[in-house]
Amino acid sequence: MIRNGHGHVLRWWNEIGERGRARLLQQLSSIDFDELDSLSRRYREGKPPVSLEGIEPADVISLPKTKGEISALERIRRIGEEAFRAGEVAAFLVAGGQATRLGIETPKGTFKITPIKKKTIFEHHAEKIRAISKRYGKPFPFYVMTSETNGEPTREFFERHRHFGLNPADVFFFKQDMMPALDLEGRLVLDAKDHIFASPNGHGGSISSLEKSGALADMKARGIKYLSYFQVDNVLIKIGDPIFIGYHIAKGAEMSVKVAPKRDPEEKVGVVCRLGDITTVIEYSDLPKEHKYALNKDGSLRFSAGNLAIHVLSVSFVERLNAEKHSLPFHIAEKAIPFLDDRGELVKPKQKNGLKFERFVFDALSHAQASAIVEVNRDEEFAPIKNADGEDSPETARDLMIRLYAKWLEGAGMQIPHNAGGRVKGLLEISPLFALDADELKRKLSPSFEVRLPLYLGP
Ligand code: UD2
Repeated sequence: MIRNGHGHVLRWWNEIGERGRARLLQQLSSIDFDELDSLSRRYREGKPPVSLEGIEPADVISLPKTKGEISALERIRRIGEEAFRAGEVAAFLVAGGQATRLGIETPKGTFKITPIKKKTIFEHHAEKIRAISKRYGKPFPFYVMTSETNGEPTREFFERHRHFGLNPADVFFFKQDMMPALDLEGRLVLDAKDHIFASPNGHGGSISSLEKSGALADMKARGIKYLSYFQVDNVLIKIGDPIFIGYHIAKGAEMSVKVAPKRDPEEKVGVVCRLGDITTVIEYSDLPKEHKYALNKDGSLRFSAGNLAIHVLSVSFVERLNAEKHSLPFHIAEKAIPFLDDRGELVKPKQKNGLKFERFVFDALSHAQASAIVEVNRDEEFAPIKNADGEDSPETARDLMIRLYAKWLEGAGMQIPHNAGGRVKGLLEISPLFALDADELKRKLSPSFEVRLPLYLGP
């Protein structure tokens, strides 16, 4: 069962007792040593350069500018709304990651985020899902992918909070697979005397786990055709955006992606582009300088379609990928990995001492027969929380939420006080159960409504 070079994982065999041995054996039996060996070889030999021959910018559906484009959008919206009314859309959240950079021990979704009521990220997402379900008069099932590292606490959190008003029968939790890490010599790492260190296998693990967990079968039984895919940390996400779903359907797409122009050539986001007939995402680290800095005639970046990690996946596409046994490639990252020292004590190093392996869901894009690449306004849809402070932190996300709510209120004719730097002078929060978007807000507020900050608008 154990390959040469990994025998050290049995070092404490005589100390760990019957249960420890069973635990270790069970883990060992699930390890694909061939796969690990080939990944370790790939790391040693260095990554082969990605062939970018014939690379072209992706065909992006740009933000509508003219009156004609804006009214054409209404047709697209109606297509998406029809799918909702037919009960064909579900929300799909990937939340199996570990929130290491945010530095919290609990699942990221339990982080308190909204500016006034301090609702958690999970509650904020759940309110959007309830609001959408109410709007279209249909259940809007919610599939949540967790992992071994946070599955139980996530489920318990939802239970403790009565699923934030969602119907528990419409919330489906499942776990993705774990992937063992290796040290820099290509050997497994123990993080307990009876346990091999492993981490979630990346959001791309969702493709196979959707099937294995029975989630896909559940979707089929409910008549779900489209999944509105999002990441836990984006608090501005428009879950189930009917325009995005509409484009996906109108284009006969299997997988679609929202993009926004990159802020600058070095921004660390993947770029959606075309290689021959194939639409794909090239990671920022794989995009050579000559392409990163290439400009169009008007001075804008030639390869600028930044991947916001917001997708629509057709259920039939996920089924097809599984049926055709397309496994997405593993990406290799050097990371600091906890290990047992010679005395059997856990060490949490600061330096990178090993390799983690993750599949990325956007690698599925190149298998899609068609896709809609839709440009959106970043400030209205993207506020990721990655770090405890500074860039992409809770503070920047709250600020973006307040700015968006202010824009909606101004669109409804209200006056909002700003300071000299353009920041809103106070706190604002609009629950998705009060208004999901600017239009709904405008319909709900009478023109005589006066804004006094702090302002919370809730159900
Ligand atoms: C991701 C994208 C990046 C950009 C950014 C936008 C990758 C590799 N990069 O950055 O290009 O689009 O998002 O915010 O994806 N997750 C799982 N299981 C896992 C790993 C992650 O469910 O095994 C979830 C995680 O809970 C989170 C999401 O995937 O909801 C993204 O994970 P991340 O924050 O680690 O991704 P990041 O910051 O590398």
